[in-house]
Amino acid sequence: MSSILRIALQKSGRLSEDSYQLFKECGIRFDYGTGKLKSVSSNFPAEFLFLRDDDIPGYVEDGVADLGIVGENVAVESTHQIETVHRLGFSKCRLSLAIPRGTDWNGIQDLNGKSIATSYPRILGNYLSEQQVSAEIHEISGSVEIAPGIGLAEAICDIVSSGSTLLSNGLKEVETIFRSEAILIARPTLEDEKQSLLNKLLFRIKAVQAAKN
Ligand code: PRT
Ligand code: ZN
Repeated sequence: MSSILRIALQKSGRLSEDSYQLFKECGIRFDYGTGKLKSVSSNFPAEFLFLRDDDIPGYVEDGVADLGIVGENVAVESTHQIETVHRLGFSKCRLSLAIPRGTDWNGIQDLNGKSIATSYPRILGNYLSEQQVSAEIHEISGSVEIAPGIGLAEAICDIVSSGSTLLSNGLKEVETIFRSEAILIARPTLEDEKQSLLNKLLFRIKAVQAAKN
């Protein structure tokens, strides 16, 4: 049986449109947005799976999918064995520390002994230990920006794009700890046939990117 690449994409969210657009520009056709969980391409040996972004690294590690597109923030935070194959340049954002607007800021050492709410405990933990700051990390899964207002934490570490969410919650960005964009991830060892399909796909992706620069 000839091989087919299984590619996991975010079903609906900030990565979805640009992910679908990328394959379209590569000349790879498939149906999406029909509510189906998967779709086989009509002109490239690929099957697309539509999932929540957080589940993609695990599915790629388990071999349910061969490739996936996720934010680098999600890939780096996850503990799954996956490899970054290529940087895609869209869904750019940053992971930043923020504190209530009225609070003084003299540098990262100000966070010593403080509590910080985040959905990114690993990235934040590594950053704090590099900076030799000892703070308590409160892991929460959503609406991190409300944590200081309800007395849960003195600072937050969250994804920022335009900055308007911080602004409307009375917070100010004080330090960027990680810069992210969408990346193509893969299982560390793909079978030969799948690897050669991946090489074909990468060739097209690079041509699309080169035409834009
Ligand atoms: O449903 P599913 O689990 O698949 O999606 P999700 O809600 O977990 O993720 P989604 O679609 O919000 O984001 C997917 C990826 O897009 C993230 O992992 C990032 O890599 C990237 N990305 C780019 C962002 C943003 N920009 C962004 N602004 N992810 C989240 N945000 C959120 C942020 O958490 C904060 O609440 O938007 C708010 C800040 O935005 P600004 O513009 O007000 O600063
Ligand atoms: Zn998610």
